[in-house]
This record gives sequence, structure tokens and C-alpha cells, in this order.
Amino acid sequence: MIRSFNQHILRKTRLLDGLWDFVTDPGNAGTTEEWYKHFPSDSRKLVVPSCWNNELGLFEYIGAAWYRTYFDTTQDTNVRLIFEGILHHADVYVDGQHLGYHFGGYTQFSTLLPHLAQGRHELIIRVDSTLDWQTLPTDVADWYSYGGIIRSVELQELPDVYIDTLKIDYDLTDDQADIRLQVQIHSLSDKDAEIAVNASTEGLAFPASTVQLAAGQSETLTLLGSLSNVRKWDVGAPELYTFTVRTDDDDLIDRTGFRTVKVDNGQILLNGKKLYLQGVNRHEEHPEWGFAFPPKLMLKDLAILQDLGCNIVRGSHYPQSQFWVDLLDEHGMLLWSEIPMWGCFMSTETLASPLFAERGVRMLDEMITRDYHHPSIIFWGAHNEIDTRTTEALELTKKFVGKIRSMDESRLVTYATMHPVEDIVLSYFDVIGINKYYGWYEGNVNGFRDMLHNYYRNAEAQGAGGKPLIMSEFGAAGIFGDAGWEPRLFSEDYQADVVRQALTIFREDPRIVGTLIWHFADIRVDVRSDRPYFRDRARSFNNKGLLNEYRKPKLAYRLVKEIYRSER
Ligand code: ADA
Repeated sequence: MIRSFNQHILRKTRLLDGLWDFVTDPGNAGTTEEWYKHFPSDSRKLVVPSCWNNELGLFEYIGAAWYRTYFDTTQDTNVRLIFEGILHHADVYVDGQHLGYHFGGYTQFSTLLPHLAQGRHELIIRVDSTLDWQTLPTDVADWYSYGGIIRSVELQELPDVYIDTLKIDYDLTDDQADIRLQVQIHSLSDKDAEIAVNASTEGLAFPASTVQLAAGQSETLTLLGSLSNVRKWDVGAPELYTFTVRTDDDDLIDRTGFRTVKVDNGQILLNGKKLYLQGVNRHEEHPEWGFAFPPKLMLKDLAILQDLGCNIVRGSHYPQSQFWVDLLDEHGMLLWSEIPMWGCFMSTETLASPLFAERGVRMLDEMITRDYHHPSIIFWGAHNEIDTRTTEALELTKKFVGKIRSMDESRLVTYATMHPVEDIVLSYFDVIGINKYYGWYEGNVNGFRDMLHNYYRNAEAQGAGGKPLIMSEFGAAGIFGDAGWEPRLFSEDYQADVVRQALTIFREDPRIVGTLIWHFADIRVDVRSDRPYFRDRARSFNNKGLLNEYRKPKLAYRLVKEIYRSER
């Protein structure tokens, strides 16, 4: 995968990125005509990773498409293919065999090909970007519904006994970390084996262990060790530790940082110190690349966030590239990570759908599994703007929050509500996020004062009064370059005014522990002539960015920079 460090030195890995054969399949003929066996000859080339909706003639294409590439193996070997992101449905075929199906465009999955013969192999993927009322996101969401293989595809050659997973947990007391590694070893061999496992990090070698592995089985090994004088990971002080696990012929390298995150007395404490969060929401999107956001631009987006004075970014509204999270780890920037559960127009039928819930739970699982070790992640977000006044939302919240807490007790669980005054799910979360757009969709900016007053009343009534509160979305649209003598709607001046007044209100309220402006940069939106949604989105963009889509700053950017860099 594209990471900011090597995950393997011994294990052979390579990216299959590059030019693939590509053909759209608007009538879904491919499955019946077995395109995985006879790929159509009229295909064109497309770069992987990319979104097809950035290509000529495919700007608005939503539906199925087929991709093909080849890979060679120089000996009989075990192959694992890892797909970091495919929007949204993916069927994987190798040499004409269906190997698996995955739903979920922003989470990673893999397929295993044990004992693959030496030679050339054909890899075909059927990708379908069609969404409906039971998908995450559903077919109505305020960002463009891109399709494609949006992140890298990696091929790994695995020995017969290989290191499958590594999980690093720790307890931090003062500057001592008591560390627990769980290493899962898997056998594809037809013989029993005894495998020596070594693990280390800077300043610590875990006691060497051996594991007895029956043919074809998995074993999980627990290794314990303590590290003193730990350098803690913190905002702006990104101390990281690299862990290496090795057997004779395989390895796995990962990285983490030691820090504690807690809620106490209405405040969020990082390493015991009170945090005030200043940030923005950011889609991983660009008009040329869609969601196939290139690493070079990630580095630039990060530099912009730092320039703006942010210490946090919300990964709205889905798990973002792992390279991005690596960069945040390395630069001491916090992240709110969430699944693509965008509920503004969601029906209660969707909230009550077992398939929808199951998909959400699986996405949470995939998000947390992939990103468990990143110290930058402070919050797991369960959902955004679902109708949290309803019992359907309450039941779903229980499932989602239960799932998150069962996998990770070291982080805080949050969500973004658009019904703060009537919300009935507050008590399930550690931190509450409120999305409100006074000055844009409703009333003027002073509306925030009444709303906050009424929210606090509701929170008290539900026994959630002491929970830290983040203003997780607020803002206004400003068309880049549209300035005037007075702040008209849609002008840069109007947007700057709304954001400035809102920040003034929020920064005076001691119960608010952070602000996340909507949005970092303008993003493409799914405005269709036959649907009622998002009709106010001029240019088919959500224009509430502090920057335009090409990352040019608007007036609001300069103003927020001044505010975020000043004392509260
Ligand atoms: C919501 C939503 C965002 C965006 C925003 C807006 O709060 O969570 O994704 O749609 O509103 O611009 O209206």
C-alpha cells in the first residue's frame, strides 16, 4: 500500500497500479455474458487508482464497469491481493474464478490465492457505483457519487506460514508503557510447523517466542513488554514508535504513538491536558482526481491545515486514505474518522433496515481494524445527521456504539447531530457534535445562542449535560471571487461574516471544546435535474469551502486563520 513507511522488508509486495483495461457496462450485460471470462475487446485504458467520473464522456456515469489487468508470479506462491478502496460494489475474479464480493467504497479488503501456479494471471474487477436506500452512503448524499478503483491495489507474496495481523495495545502510566502485542500467524501449509517469532520496537525487544502451528490453522500469540521514558505522541509533537514482527521468512511492520485520551469534567484531555480543538471538515476530493486523491496533494492539504492553525480535521464523511492518516500521525494533527453514514434525508425505513445496519457494522469493523494504531485518531464517528429523534436511530446507535466500544476502548466515540434540541441518543456518546447552519439555512447567526441554550437543557434532561460539545459543522457558501461592497448571500464577504460571528459565539462558551468549520475546500456535489436535492448548489459544488476546489483561499480562510491563531 502507499504508506509513509515500509510495512515489509522481507515479504515481497508490489502495487498493481497503472493502466488497466476498462469498459462500462450500463445494461449490466457483463455478468450474464461472462465478461470475466471473455473481457470485451472494445475496452479502453484507465489509470488505477482513479475515478471514472473525471474522464471525458463519463462525467455523470453511475453504474457498472469492468477493469482488467495481469500479474506474473515467478514461482508457485501464495498471493494476497489488497484493495484499499473501490467505489462501491466490487466483484473480484482471478483467472475466470469469482473470488469474492465487497461492498463499501472507503474501506480496505483483501482476497487470498493460496498456492497459485507460476505464470501470468488475469485479474478482473467488476465495479458498480450504484447506490440505493440501503447502502452507505445512500443514493442521496451531499458529495459526488464517484465510481472506480480509487485507491491502490497491492499484491503480496506470502510464505506458507505468514504473519496475518498485528494488534498493539498499551497502558500508559506516567512515562511507562505496558505493551501487549497480539500476533496472528496463519498456515497455508499441509504440514505442522514450529515458528519462531521475534518482535521489537525502539528500546524494547519482546521475549522471543515459538508457536506450534497445525497445518492450515491460525494461532494468536501474545507478547508482553514494558517501555520506560516513553516519548508521548501529542498535538504538534508527533513521537512515533515502529514495531517489527519477524519470523524466518516473513515480517510485518507497523507504527503507533503513545498517548492517553479521556473525558473529564466536560473537557477532553490528551495526555492529561485540556484540549481545545480547532479544525475543519475535509472531504478527500479534488475536481481532477475525485476521491483518488494523490499523495502529493495530501501533503499540500496538510500544509494548508497547519497554516490555518488547525489541530484537528474531520474526515468527513468516510474513512480516508491510509497515507493521509500516516501524514497526520507524523505531523501531530488529530483526526475524527467516521463511516459514510450521511443521514440528512434518510428515511426511518433505512435506519431500520437490517442490511443497512449490517453494512454499517462491517464498515466500522473495517475502519477500526485498519486504523487502530494511528495515534492521530481521537474520535470514531458513528453517524452524521441521522434523525436522532427516532427510536430507529436509537436502536442503530446502540448497535454502532456497541460495536465501536467492543473493538476500541482507547478512543472517544462521537457523532454529529442536526437535532440537538430533541435528540434522544446523547447519552450513548463520549462527545457530542452539533451541525447547525444559522446564517445559512435558518435565521441569522444569533440563532446559535438559543439553539445552544435549548441543547444544554435537552442534554441535562437526558443526563448528558456534562459531555464535551464540539460544533462539528457550521458555515455558509461563498463563491470564490465573488466580492462586493456589502455581504450578499453567496459572496466571499457573506461567508466570512457568518463564520466569524459563529466562531465568536462558540469561543465564548466554555462548554464548547472545539469547532470544525464546514468546509475545508469546495467539493463537487451530485445535483441531478430529476431530483429535488441540493438545488442551491451553484456550479454543482458545495461552495462552503474556506478554499475553492483548487485550494485557492477565500476571504473566510484568511479570517479563520487570524482567529485560529489568536488566543481564546
Ligand atoms: C450537512 C452535512 C454536510 C453538508 C452540509 C451542507 O451538515 O453533514 O455533508 O451537506 O450539511 O453544506 O449543507
